[in-house]
Amino acid sequence: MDQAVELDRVNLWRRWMSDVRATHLGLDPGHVDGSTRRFFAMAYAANQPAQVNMPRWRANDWTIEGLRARVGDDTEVAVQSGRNDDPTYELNKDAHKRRMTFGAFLDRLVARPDNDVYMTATNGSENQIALAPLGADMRPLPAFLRDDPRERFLWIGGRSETPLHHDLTNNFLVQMVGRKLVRMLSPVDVARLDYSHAVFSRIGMPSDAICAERGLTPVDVVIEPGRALFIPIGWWHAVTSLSDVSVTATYVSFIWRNGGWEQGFPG
Ligand SMILES: O=C(O)CCC(=O)C(=O)O
Repeated sequence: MDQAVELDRVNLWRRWMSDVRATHLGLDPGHVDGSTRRFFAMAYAANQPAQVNMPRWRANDWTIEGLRARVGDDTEVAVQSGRNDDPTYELNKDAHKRRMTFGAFLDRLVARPDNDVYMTATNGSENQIALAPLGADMRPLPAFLRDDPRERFLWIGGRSETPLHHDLTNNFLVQMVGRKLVRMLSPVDVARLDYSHAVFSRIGMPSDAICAERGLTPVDVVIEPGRALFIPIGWWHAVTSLSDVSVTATYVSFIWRNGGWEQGFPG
Protein backbone atom coordinates (compact mmCIF):
# COMPACT_ATOMS: atom_id res chain seq x y z
CA MET A 1 0.00 0.00 0.00
CA ASP A 2 1.05 3.58 -0.71
CA GLN A 3 2.90 4.82 2.43
CA ALA A 4 0.96 8.09 2.63
CA VAL A 5 -2.37 6.24 2.42
CA GLU A 6 -1.19 3.83 5.12
CA LEU A 7 -0.18 6.73 7.37
CA ASP A 8 -3.54 8.45 6.84
CA ARG A 9 -5.36 5.27 7.79
CA VAL A 10 -3.28 4.83 10.94
CA ASN A 11 -3.81 8.45 11.92
CA LEU A 12 -7.58 8.17 11.44
CA TRP A 13 -7.53 5.03 13.58
CA ARG A 14 -5.53 6.83 16.28
CA ARG A 15 -8.02 9.70 16.30
CA TRP A 16 -10.88 7.21 16.71
CA MET A 17 -9.03 5.48 19.57
CA SER A 18 -8.38 8.74 21.32
CA ASP A 19 -12.14 9.58 21.10
CA VAL A 20 -12.90 6.13 22.57
CA ARG A 21 -10.53 6.76 25.49
CA ALA A 22 -12.00 10.20 26.13
CA THR A 23 -15.51 8.69 26.16
CA HIS A 24 -14.38 6.07 28.66
CA LEU A 25 -12.95 8.67 30.98
CA GLY A 26 -16.32 10.44 31.00
CA LEU A 27 -18.25 7.32 32.06
CA ASP A 28 -19.92 7.16 35.46
CA PRO A 29 -19.59 3.88 37.39
CA GLY A 30 -23.00 4.33 39.06
CA HIS A 31 -23.86 2.76 42.40
CA VAL A 32 -21.76 -0.39 42.43
CA ASP A 33 -19.96 -2.48 45.05
CA GLY A 34 -16.27 -2.02 45.84
CA SER A 35 -14.83 -4.73 43.61
CA THR A 36 -17.02 -3.65 40.67
CA ARG A 37 -15.85 -0.07 41.15
CA ARG A 38 -12.22 -1.24 41.20
CA PHE A 39 -12.74 -3.14 37.95
CA PHE A 40 -14.37 -0.05 36.46
CA ALA A 41 -11.57 2.30 37.50
CA MET A 42 -8.56 0.08 36.79
CA ALA A 43 -9.77 -1.72 33.66
CA TYR A 44 -12.99 -0.52 32.01
CA ALA A 45 -12.63 3.25 32.21
CA ALA A 46 -8.83 3.06 31.98
CA ASN A 47 -8.96 0.92 28.80
CA GLN A 48 -6.54 -1.59 30.36
CA PRO A 49 -6.65 -5.42 30.13
CA ALA A 50 -7.33 -7.31 33.36
CA GLN A 51 -7.52 -10.92 34.48
CA VAL A 52 -10.46 -11.89 36.68
CA ASN A 53 -10.99 -15.01 38.81
CA MET A 54 -14.33 -16.64 38.13
CA PRO A 55 -16.47 -18.73 40.46
CA ARG A 56 -16.71 -22.39 39.53
CA TRP A 57 -19.37 -23.05 36.86
CA ARG A 58 -21.02 -26.33 35.87
CA ALA A 59 -19.71 -25.41 32.40
CA ASN A 60 -16.17 -26.16 33.66
CA ASP A 61 -17.15 -29.86 33.65
CA TRP A 62 -18.45 -29.93 30.08
CA THR A 63 -17.10 -32.71 27.88
CA ILE A 64 -17.90 -33.36 24.22
CA GLU A 65 -20.52 -35.88 25.33
CA GLY A 66 -21.95 -33.48 27.91
CA LEU A 67 -22.32 -30.77 25.25
CA ARG A 68 -23.93 -33.29 22.91
CA ALA A 69 -26.44 -34.31 25.59
CA ARG A 70 -27.41 -30.71 26.38
CA VAL A 71 -27.72 -29.31 22.85
CA GLY A 72 -28.81 -32.49 21.00
CA ASP A 73 -27.13 -34.45 18.21
CA ASP A 74 -29.66 -33.43 15.56
CA THR A 75 -29.88 -29.75 16.41
CA GLU A 76 -28.77 -27.61 13.46
CA VAL A 77 -26.04 -25.07 14.12
CA ALA A 78 -23.92 -22.65 12.12
CA VAL A 79 -20.12 -22.97 12.24
CA GLN A 80 -17.06 -21.64 10.41
CA SER A 81 -15.46 -24.29 8.23
CA GLY A 82 -12.88 -24.82 5.46
CA ARG A 83 -10.40 -22.50 7.20
CA ASN A 84 -7.28 -24.60 6.56
CA ASP A 85 -7.34 -23.93 2.81
CA ASP A 86 -7.81 -20.18 3.05
CA PRO A 87 -5.21 -18.02 4.81
CA THR A 88 -7.69 -15.11 4.71
CA TYR A 89 -10.49 -17.05 6.44
CA GLU A 90 -11.05 -14.30 8.97
CA LEU A 91 -11.55 -11.66 6.28
CA ASN A 92 -14.01 -13.87 4.38
CA LYS A 93 -16.09 -15.01 7.33
CA ASP A 94 -19.34 -15.23 5.38
CA ALA A 95 -17.81 -17.53 2.74
CA HIS A 96 -16.84 -19.98 5.50
CA LYS A 97 -20.24 -20.23 7.20
CA ARG A 98 -21.78 -23.71 7.05
CA ARG A 99 -24.84 -25.26 8.66
CA MET A 100 -24.57 -28.78 10.06
CA THR A 101 -25.98 -30.80 12.94
CA PHE A 102 -24.32 -30.22 16.31
CA GLY A 103 -23.53 -33.97 16.39
CA ALA A 104 -21.70 -33.81 13.03
CA PHE A 105 -19.79 -30.73 14.21
CA LEU A 106 -18.65 -32.44 17.43
CA ASP A 107 -17.71 -35.63 15.53
CA ARG A 108 -15.62 -33.55 13.15
CA LEU A 109 -13.85 -31.84 16.08
CA VAL A 110 -13.08 -35.15 17.77
CA ALA A 111 -11.76 -36.70 14.54
CA ARG A 112 -9.50 -33.72 13.73
CA PRO A 113 -9.25 -31.04 16.43
CA ASP A 114 -7.54 -28.47 14.20
CA ASN A 115 -8.32 -24.92 13.07
CA ASP A 116 -10.48 -26.01 10.12
CA VAL A 117 -13.85 -25.94 11.92
CA TYR A 118 -14.69 -23.51 14.69
CA MET A 119 -17.95 -22.22 16.12
CA THR A 120 -17.32 -18.51 16.65
CA ALA A 121 -19.07 -15.27 17.60
CA THR A 122 -19.82 -14.82 13.89
CA ASN A 123 -22.27 -17.72 14.27
CA GLY A 124 -23.73 -16.28 17.47
CA SER A 125 -27.11 -14.93 16.39
CA GLU A 126 -27.88 -18.02 14.29
CA ASN A 127 -27.05 -20.34 17.19
CA GLN A 128 -28.78 -18.47 19.99
CA ILE A 129 -31.80 -20.78 20.24
CA ALA A 130 -29.85 -24.00 19.60
CA LEU A 131 -27.31 -23.22 22.34
CA ALA A 132 -29.80 -21.79 24.87
CA PRO A 133 -29.70 -24.98 27.03
CA LEU A 134 -26.04 -24.24 27.84
CA GLY A 135 -26.85 -20.93 29.53
CA ALA A 136 -27.94 -22.50 32.83
CA ASP A 137 -24.41 -23.89 33.36
CA MET A 138 -22.76 -20.50 32.87
CA ARG A 139 -23.55 -18.74 36.14
CA PRO A 140 -23.00 -16.72 38.27
CA LEU A 141 -21.63 -13.75 36.36
CA PRO A 142 -19.66 -10.87 37.88
CA ALA A 143 -21.86 -7.94 38.93
CA PHE A 144 -20.59 -5.81 36.03
CA LEU A 145 -22.23 -8.10 33.41
CA ARG A 146 -25.92 -8.61 32.56
CA ASP A 147 -26.97 -12.18 31.80
CA ASP A 148 -28.31 -11.58 28.28
CA PRO A 149 -27.90 -14.40 25.72
CA ARG A 150 -27.99 -11.83 22.89
CA GLU A 151 -24.76 -10.34 24.22
CA ARG A 152 -22.99 -13.64 24.89
CA PHE A 153 -21.06 -15.56 22.25
CA LEU A 154 -19.80 -19.13 22.35
CA TRP A 155 -16.56 -20.29 20.80
CA ILE A 156 -16.35 -24.10 20.51
CA GLY A 157 -13.37 -25.63 18.75
CA GLY A 158 -10.18 -27.64 18.79
CA ARG A 159 -6.73 -26.14 18.18
CA SER A 160 -8.20 -22.95 16.78
CA GLU A 161 -6.42 -19.77 15.80
CA THR A 162 -8.05 -16.36 15.70
CA PRO A 163 -5.81 -13.88 13.85
CA LEU A 164 -4.86 -10.41 15.04
CA HIS A 165 -7.78 -7.97 15.19
CA HIS A 166 -9.48 -5.66 17.68
CA ASP A 167 -13.12 -5.44 18.69
CA LEU A 168 -15.51 -2.51 18.50
CA THR A 169 -16.70 -3.25 22.03
CA ASN A 170 -15.13 -4.06 25.37
CA ASN A 171 -15.04 -7.81 25.65
CA PHE A 172 -15.03 -10.18 28.64
CA LEU A 173 -13.62 -13.55 27.67
CA VAL A 174 -14.41 -16.48 30.00
CA GLN A 175 -12.61 -19.77 29.47
CA MET A 176 -14.79 -22.76 30.40
CA VAL A 177 -13.00 -25.82 28.96
CA GLY A 178 -9.36 -26.12 27.79
CA ARG A 179 -6.68 -23.44 27.69
CA LYS A 180 -6.01 -20.56 25.32
CA LEU A 181 -3.16 -18.13 24.79
CA VAL A 182 -4.38 -14.58 24.23
CA ARG A 183 -1.65 -12.36 22.81
CA MET A 184 -2.59 -8.70 23.16
CA LEU A 185 -0.96 -5.63 21.62
CA SER A 186 -1.61 -2.12 22.82
CA PRO A 187 -3.44 0.45 20.68
CA VAL A 188 -0.27 2.57 20.84
CA ASP A 189 1.41 -0.01 18.58
CA VAL A 190 -1.02 0.40 15.69
CA ALA A 191 1.61 1.87 13.34
CA ARG A 192 3.68 -1.32 13.61
CA LEU A 193 0.79 -3.73 13.10
CA ASP A 194 0.43 -3.53 9.31
CA TYR A 195 -3.10 -2.26 9.71
CA SER A 196 -5.19 -3.43 6.78
CA HIS A 197 -8.77 -2.17 7.08
CA ALA A 198 -11.71 -2.28 9.49
CA VAL A 199 -10.49 -4.20 12.56
CA PHE A 200 -7.80 -6.28 10.84
CA SER A 201 -4.02 -6.44 10.62
CA ARG A 202 -2.18 -8.19 7.78
CA ILE A 203 0.07 -9.90 10.35
CA GLY A 204 -2.31 -12.80 11.01
CA MET A 205 -0.79 -14.67 13.95
CA PRO A 206 1.89 -12.46 15.63
CA SER A 207 4.64 -15.00 16.39
CA ASP A 208 7.55 -14.22 18.74
CA ALA A 209 9.75 -13.67 15.66
CA ILE A 210 7.29 -11.20 14.10
CA CYS A 211 6.98 -9.31 17.40
CA ALA A 212 10.77 -9.13 17.79
CA GLU A 213 11.23 -7.98 14.19
CA ARG A 214 8.65 -5.19 14.64
CA GLY A 215 9.75 -4.14 18.12
CA LEU A 216 6.43 -5.18 19.64
CA THR A 217 6.03 -6.18 23.28
CA PRO A 218 2.96 -8.37 23.49
CA VAL A 219 0.95 -8.90 26.65
CA ASP A 220 0.44 -12.68 26.79
CA VAL A 221 -2.21 -14.26 28.99
CA VAL A 222 -2.98 -17.97 29.20
CA ILE A 223 -6.59 -18.39 30.22
CA GLU A 224 -7.89 -21.61 31.69
CA PRO A 225 -11.14 -22.72 33.31
CA GLY A 226 -11.91 -20.45 36.22
CA ARG A 227 -10.16 -17.46 34.67
CA ALA A 228 -11.44 -14.65 32.53
CA LEU A 229 -9.79 -11.84 30.63
CA PHE A 230 -11.06 -8.33 30.01
CA ILE A 231 -9.98 -7.20 26.53
CA PRO A 232 -10.61 -3.47 26.21
CA ILE A 233 -11.98 -1.97 23.00
CA GLY A 234 -9.19 -1.14 20.55
CA TRP A 235 -6.67 -3.59 22.03
CA TRP A 236 -5.39 -5.86 19.27
CA HIS A 237 -5.44 -9.56 20.08
CA ALA A 238 -4.78 -12.98 18.54
CA VAL A 239 -5.98 -16.16 20.23
CA THR A 240 -4.47 -19.66 20.03
CA SER A 241 -6.13 -22.70 21.58
CA LEU A 242 -3.65 -24.85 23.51
CA SER A 243 -6.09 -27.78 23.89
CA ASP A 244 -7.86 -30.30 21.68
CA VAL A 245 -11.20 -29.14 23.07
CA SER A 246 -11.76 -25.52 23.97
CA VAL A 247 -14.98 -23.78 24.95
CA THR A 248 -15.00 -20.04 25.58
CA ALA A 249 -17.74 -17.48 26.13
CA THR A 250 -17.33 -13.81 25.33
CA TYR A 251 -19.60 -11.23 26.92
CA VAL A 252 -20.24 -7.67 25.79
CA SER A 253 -23.16 -7.13 28.21
CA PHE A 254 -21.44 -4.65 30.55
CA ILE A 255 -23.67 -2.57 32.81
CA TRP A 256 -21.83 0.50 31.49
CA ARG A 257 -22.08 1.91 28.00
CA ASN A 258 -20.27 -0.41 25.63
CA GLY A 259 -19.51 0.20 21.96
CA GLY A 260 -21.36 2.78 19.98
CA TRP A 261 -18.02 4.33 19.10
CA GLU A 262 -18.28 2.91 15.58
CA GLN A 263 -19.24 6.40 14.44
CA GLY A 264 -16.01 7.87 13.18
CA PHE A 265 -14.41 4.45 12.99
CA PRO A 266 -12.17 4.58 9.90
CA GLY A 267 -13.18 1.06 8.82
O1 LIG B 1 -11.37 -17.20 21.42
C1 LIG B 1 -11.10 -16.89 20.28
O2 LIG B 1 -10.66 -17.69 19.44
C2 LIG B 1 -11.23 -15.45 19.82
C3 LIG B 1 -11.92 -14.51 20.76
C4 LIG B 1 -11.83 -13.11 20.20
O3 LIG B 1 -10.92 -12.78 19.50
C5 LIG B 1 -12.84 -12.12 20.47
O4 LIG B 1 -13.80 -12.38 21.22
O5 LIG B 1 -12.71 -11.00 19.95
